Amino acid sequence: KDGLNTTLIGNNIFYFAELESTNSFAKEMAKEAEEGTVVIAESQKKGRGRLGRNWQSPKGGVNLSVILKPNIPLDHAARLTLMTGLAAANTIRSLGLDARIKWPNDVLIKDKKVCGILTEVDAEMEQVDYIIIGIGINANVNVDDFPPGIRENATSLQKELGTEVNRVEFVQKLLYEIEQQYIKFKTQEFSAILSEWINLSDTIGKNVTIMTPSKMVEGKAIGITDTGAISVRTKDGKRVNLIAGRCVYTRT
Ligand code: BT5
Repeated sequence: KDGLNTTLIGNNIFYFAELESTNSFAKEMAKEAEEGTVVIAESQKKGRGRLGRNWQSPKGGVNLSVILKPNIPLDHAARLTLMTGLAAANTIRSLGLDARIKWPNDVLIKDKKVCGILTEVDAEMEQVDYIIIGIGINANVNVDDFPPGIRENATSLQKELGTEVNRVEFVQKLLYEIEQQYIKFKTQEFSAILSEWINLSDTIGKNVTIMTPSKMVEGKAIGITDTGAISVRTKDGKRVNLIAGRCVYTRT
C-alpha cells in the first residue's frame, strides 16, 4: 500500500502467492466487500478468460481483480471493459511501449497480446450492484513457455522492454489509472472515455470477423457505440452493432 496514490481503489487488498482465480475469489465476496477492494495473486491455477477460455497465469505476471459498485444498468457494463482496457493500455504506455487496444478486451503490443480483461457481473440483476474487473498482464513471464497456439500471439512487458518491470510500481500505477478513469466514468459523459479509447484503438478501420455464440458478422470496424458495442459495416452496406464477441482481424 505504500506508494499507492488512490483514495477509492485499493483500500482493501487481498494478496495471495497462488489462487485459482482472482475473479472467482472476488466474486465470492463481492456483495459484502467495500467498493475498490482488490484481489491480487502472484500466479493462478485456473486463470479464466471469457466463455470458458483460460488465461495463462504463471509467476511473474500481474493477475488482479477490482470490485466496483457503480450504479448503472446492466447494459452499460461493457463500458467498464473498455474503461479498464484504456487504463491498462495507458499504464503500459507509461513504460514507453506502444500499447494499443483491440476490441473488446485485449491490449496488444505490436499485434501481440500482453493483457486481457475479464469483466463479470451478476446477470440476474437489471441494475449492476457489483462488477468484477479482472486484469491479466504478462509482466515478467516467459511467453515461450505458453502452449503452442497461445505463445505465437502473446508477448510480455519484459520481452518488449528487454528488462524486468517493477511489478509493485506497475500495479500502483495501474490502480491509480483505473481510479482516474473510474472517476471520469462516474462524472462525465462516456464519450470522454470513448474518444481516448478510440485514439488507442487497434481495431477501428480494420476488416474484422466478430463471433458471438449465436452469429458471425464480417465487415469493416467503423466505430464503437455509446454502450461499447462495435459497429461493423458489412459488404452489403448494412451497419451492425455487436455488444460482445470475439474479434478476429480478417486478412484481405
Ligand atoms: C481474456 O479472455 O483475455 C481475459 C483474461 C483475464 C485474465 C484475468 S487475470 C485476473 C483475473 N482472474 C481471472 O481468472 N481472470 C482475470 P479472452 O479474450 O477469452 O482470451 C483468452 C485467450 O487468450 C485464450 O484462449 C488464449 O488464446 C489467449 N491467452 C491465454 N493466456 C494468455 C496470456 N497469458 N497471454 C496472452 N494470451 C493468452
